[in-house]
Amino acid sequence: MAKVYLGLGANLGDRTANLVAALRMLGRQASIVRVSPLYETEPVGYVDQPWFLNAACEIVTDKTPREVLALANAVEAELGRIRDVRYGPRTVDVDILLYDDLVVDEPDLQIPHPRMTERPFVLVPLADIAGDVVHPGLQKTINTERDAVDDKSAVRLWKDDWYV
Ligand code: GSY
Repeated sequence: MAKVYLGLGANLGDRTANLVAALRMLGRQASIVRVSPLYETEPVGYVDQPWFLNAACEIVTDKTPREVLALANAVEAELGRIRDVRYGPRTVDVDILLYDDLVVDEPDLQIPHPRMTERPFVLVPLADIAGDVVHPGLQKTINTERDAVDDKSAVRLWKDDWYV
């Protein structure tokens, strides 16, 4: 069985409900071990969009990395049908952050997630559930990466126990 960390985000519609729905779908095909608190976060990258709710979760699964990717894509596609604006941003993003201590570098699948250490909206929730986990590329813990991140975009605690 592999220990996998996923990043979750939503910035359309009922953001909390969308993330709960994503976790329910994930939970049908993998064991959800831990879920971080929920944070409201300032958009990074394309800034002219609503603020996000972000969280991270740990799952345990016998799926391969590609099978986890397929699951993440299926969750996004299913929930992406709920749209406020046609062709607008997706309702839910599910990103593979870490898969054991595996490093994968293929055109359509990179693990660890290549931008995770630049993103406070990933590192803050991930550190809550995996602070002592070592990033296999950088050989530094997630806590260390969170404390060193340059990006100063806002990350505010939104809800502690939101998925029970
Ligand atoms: O890949 C994540 C999508 N995304 C986010 C996000 O989830 N949160 C914040 N705060 N900014 C983001 N920009 C992108 S793209």
